[in-house]
Amino acid sequence: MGAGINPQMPRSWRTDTKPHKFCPGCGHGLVLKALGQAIDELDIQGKVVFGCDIGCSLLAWDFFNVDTVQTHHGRTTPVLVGIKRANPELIGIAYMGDGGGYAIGSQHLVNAAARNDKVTVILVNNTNYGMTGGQMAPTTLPGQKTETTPYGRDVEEAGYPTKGPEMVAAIAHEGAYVARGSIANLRQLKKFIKRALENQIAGNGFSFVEALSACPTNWRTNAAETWAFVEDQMGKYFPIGEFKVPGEKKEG
Ligand SMILES: Cc1ncc(C[n+]2csc(CCOP(=O)(O)OP(=O)(O)O)c2C)c(N)n1
Ligand code: SF4
Repeated sequence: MGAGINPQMPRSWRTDTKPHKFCPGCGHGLVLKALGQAIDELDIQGKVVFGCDIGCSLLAWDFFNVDTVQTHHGRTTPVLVGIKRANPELIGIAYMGDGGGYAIGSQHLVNAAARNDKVTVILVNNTNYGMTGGQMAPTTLPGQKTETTPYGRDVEEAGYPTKGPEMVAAIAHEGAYVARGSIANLRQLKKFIKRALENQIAGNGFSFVEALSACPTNWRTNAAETWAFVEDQMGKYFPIGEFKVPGEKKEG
């Protein structure tokens, strides 16, 4: 390692599996850094069971030094629900993309939220199906070009983007925690993830954090364009903030 370079990795990360496998500039690594810092600060590494989904989230299968399970398309949530119900002392974290969580596996998110299951779901919104080459996802913005919407998403034909935290907050019960953060404000994203985990630890109910993220490979954007898309385009359509906080004042 070069002189003066001292990367600050969360303690809960495995260092032997770094550098990680995501594309350069991918937002997954930042979301996982926020999650790692939250796990460190809460000192819960020994109790965490981490579940990653199909899609680029599965590249996180060896990210943390915690027990890990990998499933397909949103099934990460019910698998973690089962683990949590059998072992209430564990802390279950389901990590997935917007394709897995809002499309092919949306029923699992909806039903876990409706049942107020005491697990934490972290969903990465990068407005496309990243791993399979950049097809339209439920979160693709109106007019956004993808491999399957080469002329831009036509809302008359393909409908409007899914607003996940708003939907979950509407169906979730007392005790649930729901927020949307962004890789553009990592400190705030970490705070939201930490509050979601604290909500599970307190036994209050379901907790859900959507993270606005970046997929420069499929967006075909340079660094400046990538950040502008996350902050301006996505931030405009998907408001940042807390949508449901048990017995507390919301931020955002
Ligand atoms: C039933 C089914 N349909 C399609 C696929 C192919 N597939 C694998 S990953 C993926 C997209 C995942 O996208 P997303 O959840 O947004 O995660 P990302 O890769 O963007 O992080 C698809 C469509 C599959 N594995 N199973
Ligand atoms: S395809 Fe997109 S989401 Fe997947 S690792 Fe590359 S940049 Fe990240």
